Formats: sequence, C-alpha cells, structure tokens
Amino acid sequence: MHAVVYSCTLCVRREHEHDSSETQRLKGAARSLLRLHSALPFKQSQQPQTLFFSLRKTMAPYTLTYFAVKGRCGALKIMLADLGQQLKENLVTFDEWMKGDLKNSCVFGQLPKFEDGDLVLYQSNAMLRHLGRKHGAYGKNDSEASLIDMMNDGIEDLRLKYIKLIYQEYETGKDAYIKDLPNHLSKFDAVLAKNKSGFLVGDKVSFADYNLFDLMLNHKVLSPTCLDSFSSLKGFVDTMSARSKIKALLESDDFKKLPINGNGKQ
Ligand code: GTB
Repeated sequence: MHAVVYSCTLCVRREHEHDSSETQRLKGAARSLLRLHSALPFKQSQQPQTLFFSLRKTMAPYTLTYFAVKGRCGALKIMLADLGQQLKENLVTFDEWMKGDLKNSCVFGQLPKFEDGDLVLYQSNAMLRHLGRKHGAYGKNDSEASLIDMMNDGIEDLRLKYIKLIYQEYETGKDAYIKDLPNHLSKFDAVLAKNKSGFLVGDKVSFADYNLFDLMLNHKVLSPTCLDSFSSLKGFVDTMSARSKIKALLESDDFKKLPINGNGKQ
C-alpha cells in the first residue's frame, strides 16, 4: 500500500501585516495540490479528508555576528527591517575578538558573519545578495539582476573610499574627500534621475538601494550638505527614510546608539 503525504508548512512572521500575501499564496498552492490529488485516480479512502496547515511562528531566522557598530551591517539591518524580518544579533567586543578564536573560525578572518539556518556567510555584499534573492529584492529578471549587481559594485567602490578616509586618512584627507564627493554622487543621481521609479533599477526596491541608502546616511553625517545639489539622490534618501519600518529602525535607540565606524570617526 502506498501512502501519499502532502505537508504544508507556512512560516508566519511576527508582523502579520507582511505575511498576508505570502500566506495567501502558500495556501493557494496547497489548495492546488489538494485539487491535483483529487484528480488523480486514488480510491476515495486514499483521498485526504483535511488539509492541515502547520503555522509556525519564526522567531529570528537570521543571526548576525558583528562588532557594536553600523559599519558593514547598516544596509543589511535596514533591509531586514524594511522586509519585516527579525534578526538575532551576537555583539562581539574588541577584547573577545583579540583572543583570536572567532577570527580563526571566520573564512576570511573578518566579521560580519551571517547565519541563515545551516548556511553561514561572510562578506557583507554576499549577505545582501542572499537576502535580495530570498526576498524578491534582486530585480524581476536576469537583466535587472545584472544591473543591480553593477550598481552595487559602484556603491562598494565608494564605500571602500569612505572606509579608507575614515580608518587611514581622516585628519589629512577629509577636505579633499568632500571636495571630490560630487564626482561620485552625481553618478548615482543621474541613474536615479533616469530611472524615474525612485529606485536604482526597475520599479522595485533592491538590495543595492538599501546599500546606497546606508552609505548616503553615512555621508550626510560626514558632510551634511553633500546631497543638496543632487535632487534625485536627495529625494531617494528622503523617500527611503520615510518608509515606515526604516523610519522606526532609524529612530530606535538600539540603532541610534551604534557608532557608524569602529574608530569613533564619522
Ligand atoms: N569585505 C568584508 C565585508 O564586506 O564583510 C570586509 C569585512 C571587514 O572589513 N571586517 C572588519 C573586521 O573584521 C570589521 S568592519 N576587522 C577585524 C579584523 O580584520 O581583524 C570595520 C570595523 C573595524 C573595527 C571595528 N571595531 O573595532 O569596533 C568595527 C568595524
């Protein structure tokens, strides 16, 4: 005798308002499965009488291990907040890090470390891409995905210049950095002006948008007027800041109290 078992597990996040469409979609899929089964030549006794939905509240599907700074994880936290996802955080102190055990266990000897179940990731941009793939923030087709990659690489180029300034030449290089900044900001402004949707690529928010937004927040602290001549980029930052879950995160004490960088410079 053959047993046919269809199991449907719906993962429901804490914030129910975000789950309605996903839950409806999964329920729809489960009903289709039931209809399909009914159409198959099973005897009446073999037809499932009831379709069980196992509703599992997921607490925090993701874990982040990092220092108590925004640093390389600001964009990821903003993205998860906007997606209504929980994040468990393990904060690592400098003293703990200096012991070396954690460092030796990291693939590249550096944090952040991100865990999604059994999957362990290093490299902050790989984490953003992973979340983009999982949560529909990586474009609607391959061409958009490639354009999003391109934009994110451009954002990374600017982030690396910013990190170099902060950690290596803040005292000597800040004025020159701010003077040169329009040459970089103008490129993002032009892309946003051309696309019209308010996002870098396509008509939906992507992981690159969260990354650019985070980097622009850092730059507004470095040079409060730096966006003034770039209306599309400024509009982008204002619109992203006003998204309700992002606004709540930015105003939360936990996020506000984190310094941007590890050396106190900003
Ligand atoms: N390409 C990697 C990525 O994108 O994830 C870069 C990761 C990286 O630079 N990690 C730094 C690190 O692990 C932390 S971010 N440094 C320790 C080491 O190399 O041993 C920058 C940073 C530095 C210091 C602090 N701090 O002291 O609080 C915080 C953040």
